[in-house]
Amino acid sequence: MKSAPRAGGASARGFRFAIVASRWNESLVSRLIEGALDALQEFSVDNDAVEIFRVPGSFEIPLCALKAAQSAKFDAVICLGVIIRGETPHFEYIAAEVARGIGEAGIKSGVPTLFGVITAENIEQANDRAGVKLGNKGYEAAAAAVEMANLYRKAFGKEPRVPARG
Ligand code: DLZ
Repeated sequence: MKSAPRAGGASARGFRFAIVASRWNESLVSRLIEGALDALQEFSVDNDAVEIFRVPGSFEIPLCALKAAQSAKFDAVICLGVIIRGETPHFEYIAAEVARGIGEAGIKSGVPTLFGVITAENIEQANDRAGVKLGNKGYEAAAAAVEMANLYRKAFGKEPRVPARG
C-alpha cells in the first residue's frame, strides 16, 4: 500500500515540476528526492519536466521555492527537507518558519507549493518518514503536487506549461 492516496485519473503529463531540496541530513533528503521522482514517474511525468534545486538547509527552502514558483516555469513546487529536533537548537522556530515560508511562497505566487519537509523528534522517526514509498514524504508531496496541478487546470482553466507529447 502506498502512503499517498492516488488522485483519480490524475496524470503528470504536460506539467512541469520544481523540486527544492535541502542538503542538511543529506542521506534522508536524497531518499525524499527519490520518492518524489518515483511518484512523478508513476504519474507519467514527461522527460525533462522536473528540475531539482539544492539549497544548504531547510531554512533556505522557502525563498528558493518562491523564486521557482515566480519563474512561471513550473506548475508546482515540491519542497523537501529534514529537520530533527534532537539535533537542532531552536527546532520549533526553524520548523515553524520553514512551514510558514513554504506556505507563503504558494500564496504569493499562486503556484502550488507542497510541504515535504520532515519535522521529526529524532533520527529514527525521520528515517521512518523517508521510507521506500511506504511513508515517504517526498512521494506523498509529489503525488499531492500532481493532484494540485490537475485541479488547477481543471478548475481554473490554466493551460499546462508544456504541451502534452505523444
Ligand atoms: C543549522 C541547522 C541545524 C542545526 N539543523 C538543521 C536541520 O535539522 N535540518 C535542516 O534542514 N537544516 C538545519 N540547519 C541549517 C539551517 O536550515 C540553515 O541552512 C542554516 O542555518 C543557514 O541559514
